Amino acid sequence: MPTVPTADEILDRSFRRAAKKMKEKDNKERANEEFVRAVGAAVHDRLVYIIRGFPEFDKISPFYREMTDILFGVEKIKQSLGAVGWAAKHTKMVGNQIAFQSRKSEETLVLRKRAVARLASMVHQINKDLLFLNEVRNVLRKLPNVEEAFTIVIAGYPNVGKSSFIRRVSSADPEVASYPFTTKGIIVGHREMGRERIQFVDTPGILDRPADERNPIEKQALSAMMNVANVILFIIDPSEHCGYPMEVQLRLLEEVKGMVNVPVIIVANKSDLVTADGYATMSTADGTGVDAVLEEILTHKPAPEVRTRAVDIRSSLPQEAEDIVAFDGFIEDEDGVRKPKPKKARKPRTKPVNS
Ligand SMILES: Nc1nc2c(ncn2[C@@H]2O[C@H](COP(=O)(O)OP(=O)(O)OP(=O)(O)O)[C@@H](O)[C@H]2O)c(=O)[nH]1
Ligand SMILES: [Mg+2]
Repeated sequence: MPTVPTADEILDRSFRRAAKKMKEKDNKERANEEFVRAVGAAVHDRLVYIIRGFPEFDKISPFYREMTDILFGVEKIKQSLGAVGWAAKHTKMVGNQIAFQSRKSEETLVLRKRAVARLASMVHQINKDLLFLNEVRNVLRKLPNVEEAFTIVIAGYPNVGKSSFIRRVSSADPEVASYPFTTKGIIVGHREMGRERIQFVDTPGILDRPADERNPIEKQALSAMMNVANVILFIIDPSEHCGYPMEVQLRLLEEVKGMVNVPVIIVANKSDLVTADGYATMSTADGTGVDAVLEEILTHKPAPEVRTRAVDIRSSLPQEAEDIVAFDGFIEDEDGVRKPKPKKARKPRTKPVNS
């Protein structure tokens, strides 16, 4: 996902590109005409390039969609992209129109100035959309790459050994990404199982306080994370070295169980220090029992099927420029004034978390 330039940056670069084109013409009148056409096209191309950098939100994985919605509102992003699409369409049109007028006019310099003013005004009109989209882009590109594979979400209090578990079972170096609402690095690990991959997702910094102390964004983020899970692995630390008494840890376990309708596997970690009766145990420090936990997880894996991969939100999607420009998110009234299309109601969440 490339950075989204500001209005001034777009205009600056487009004027420079057009000036180069203009130099190719010897005749002054034709040069002005060429400048107008080229600057309209250059602005159009840059705007289309911005839109292409964003994924189609109806096609991305539910995790990204939900995260994006929590953080910025998918409808709001679509509206800003629509505004950029609107500007792209009209800047090209204005460039071509005025270039056409200059062909038959003696006043090509006047027309050129008029074109510059109109294009600049149009692009400045969407500057707040450009700034917003850049902010969105800066956050989305840092979200972890959660695929639509068999997914194990690791839950439990801080310091129980969640990250250690992912590091131990991942076949490659786990990816460390960040959620905007936690200062902790989130770890996503993969394990190749023949031709298939399974995926481990960490939940740091969100489960470390009681439900009623979580803010609405944290609740929704938790819900999004729980929604991607095929299995939850809940890690407890009976040694209580993590700093949380068992009683408190088990209360969180009950809460997590109430949040999801996928299997919750419970394992007591740090068996090198303390073993807990009645629980499967492991030690992510020395590796004891880790394979058994992995096997237990795999019993919940559905039979292999052909899956479509989630689209990585950070890569741009191939899309026809015409499609993008046709999607506009705006309507024009009788007087040609641009208005946003009426908003659609948002779908209610399927799995609200401790509301
Ligand atoms: N003795 C012992 N220590 C362990 C074991 N597993 C993890 N630890 C230690 O516990 C501490 C926390 O481990 P992490 O894997 O970072 O725990 P976490 O759950 O990811 O913690 P947060 O990211 O803060 O939520 C580290 O100092 C580890 O070395 C274990 O099996 N035995
Ligand atoms: Mg961790």
